Amino acid sequence: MKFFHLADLHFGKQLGGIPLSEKDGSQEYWCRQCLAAVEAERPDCVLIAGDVFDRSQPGAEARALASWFLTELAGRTKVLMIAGNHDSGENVGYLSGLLKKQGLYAAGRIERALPRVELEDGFGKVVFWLMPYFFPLLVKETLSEENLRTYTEAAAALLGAQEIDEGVRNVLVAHQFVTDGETEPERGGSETSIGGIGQIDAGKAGFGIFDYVALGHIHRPQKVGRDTVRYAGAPLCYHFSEAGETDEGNGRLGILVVELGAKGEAVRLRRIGTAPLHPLRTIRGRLSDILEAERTDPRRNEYVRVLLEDEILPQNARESLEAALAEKGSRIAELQRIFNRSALADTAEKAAQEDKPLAEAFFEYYEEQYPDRPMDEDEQRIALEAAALLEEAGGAPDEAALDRAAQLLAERAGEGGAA
Ligand SMILES: [Mn+2]
Repeated sequence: MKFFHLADLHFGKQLGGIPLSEKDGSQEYWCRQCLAAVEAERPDCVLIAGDVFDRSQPGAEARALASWFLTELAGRTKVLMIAGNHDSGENVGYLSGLLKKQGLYAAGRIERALPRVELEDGFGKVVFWLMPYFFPLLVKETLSEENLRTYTEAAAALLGAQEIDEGVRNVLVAHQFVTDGETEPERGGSETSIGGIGQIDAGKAGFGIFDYVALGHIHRPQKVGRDTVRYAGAPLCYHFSEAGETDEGNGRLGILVVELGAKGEAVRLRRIGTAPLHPLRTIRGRLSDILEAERTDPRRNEYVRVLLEDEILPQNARESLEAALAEKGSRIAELQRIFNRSALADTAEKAAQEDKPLAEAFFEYYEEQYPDRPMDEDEQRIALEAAALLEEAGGAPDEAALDRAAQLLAERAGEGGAA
């Protein structure tokens, strides 16, 4: 039995104001690669483990894209999908009785008897259990159980209410924050919790009886404990932190192919690489250096985040950057002022050597940058916050803490004339 495990499509997502669902845009480009992979691989079905849409009330473009993609998919294979925490269960489950006849099985809201889809191959039956996103109160009401408090208890109760034949192969499709005991999955950066999403301990919830657990919610592809409890990962980077400051994040993307042999036999996992239409890249530095470097940088068609480290921001910074990038078909998705990270690190180090409070060192640094403008109360508060942030990070502040502090300082300094 071969299937694709997809999740977190987030149709309708925006990246810094750029709509990813636009005609001929990033999401459509990924969908076409997915359809080509279905043609080539001929999977028995495609699983979509939640967050089909980015919002509970998706816009017209997002609906049109989803409608086209699901229709094309269902024309080639069976499709099993569930609602995630970003979806409206009603939207995803709409017309599900009718769509089932076309091979599109959609589960929007939790029911006492979870929708199940049975498929057969040479090794017998595989039962797919569709468990849309839930929170404990919903399960409590659905099962009329009084004593459910945590997500783990709710999942255990819900799975306990199903009649699962352990003699055949079983696959669970779910959209939750699943942990392996104390070990949490590594987040991508773009997962937001809508209405709160608590942790489910895979072992305690009874995931052990499933031959494969197809998860959605965490956007970075990874296993949770054993190899066969897995987040597929989102098809695109939705946040610059997911792409990193190199191309590494963009290269991680792909379609997860799962093959089940006989019951008890090792599950085979593969990834088909996909290429983003617009790779994400962060450019960091002073404006003049960036413009210089971009003249010879061959990369094209990117969505770019620019972190400007100029102490004094040159005029028309955005316009000159936009023009330089537009020549290569690239667009600015985000533009931020940021204090020079190494200057900030030097200041922190010097303060430590001189045994001076970090906040005081920041005040001095700030005044050096803006000699003609004394710090106001807000700026002093921000400098204090930034200092506290670095002190919290310990003796040797890491890059993330430095970045956050640099951003804090730049936010305020940038007011009136900055990016
Ligand atoms: Mn998601």
